[in-house]
Amino acid sequence: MLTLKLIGSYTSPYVRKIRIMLAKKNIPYEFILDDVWSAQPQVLAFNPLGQIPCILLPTGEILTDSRSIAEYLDWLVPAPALATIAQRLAVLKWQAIAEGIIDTSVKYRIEQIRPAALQWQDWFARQKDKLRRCFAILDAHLERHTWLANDQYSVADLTLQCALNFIDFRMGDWDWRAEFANLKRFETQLANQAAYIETMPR
Ligand SMILES: N[C@@H](CCC(=O)N[C@@H](CS)C(=O)NCC(=O)O)C(=O)O
Repeated sequence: MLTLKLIGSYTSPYVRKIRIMLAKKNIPYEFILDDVWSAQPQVLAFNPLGQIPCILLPTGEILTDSRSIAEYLDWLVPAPALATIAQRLAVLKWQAIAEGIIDTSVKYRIEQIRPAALQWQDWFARQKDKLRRCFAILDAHLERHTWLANDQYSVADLTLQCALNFIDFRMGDWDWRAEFANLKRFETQLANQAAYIETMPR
């Protein structure tokens, strides 16, 4: 049987989100490990942006960007149905915040890997402020809720877990758990599931 191929890395939070979705939806795939920072990344042959994740479908179609891929996977194997527009809106709203946290922490990370003399301290502060503001909103919400949207697990929770674990991986000196107790509790809820353990950034 022809399988879907996923070009990715073991560290990208965007790729991890897709890997967890594929596992949860029982969609078989071949993982093609790539290094987007190498001189000739494999993904460049399929994505002019040179970014991962990128999926190659058995039909020959190519799809890039974790948001688009996630939407496609949900068409392929629908997640538990969301009955109303309000329920869909809740998932979209919280997922956007969680995606934004990933985008922000990746920007922070890219600044970290520049030569020390060139690093822009105001940029670090700007990204950290964004993260703190998002964390405060999430923490207040999670004081009253187990899950982000509609009191049930959704792709918004999956995305937030990828964001939090990426921050632990790349911004390990920030003890956010000491500041945000509800987020700390949230993070433990999914930590023991196989799809999350197997894809932990390393
Ligand atoms: N909006 C894209 C962002 C993907 C992205 O930035 N991936 C990183 C790896 S974590 C990458 O490929 N970076 C290389 C580059 O931007 O040149 C998505 O959601 O998939």
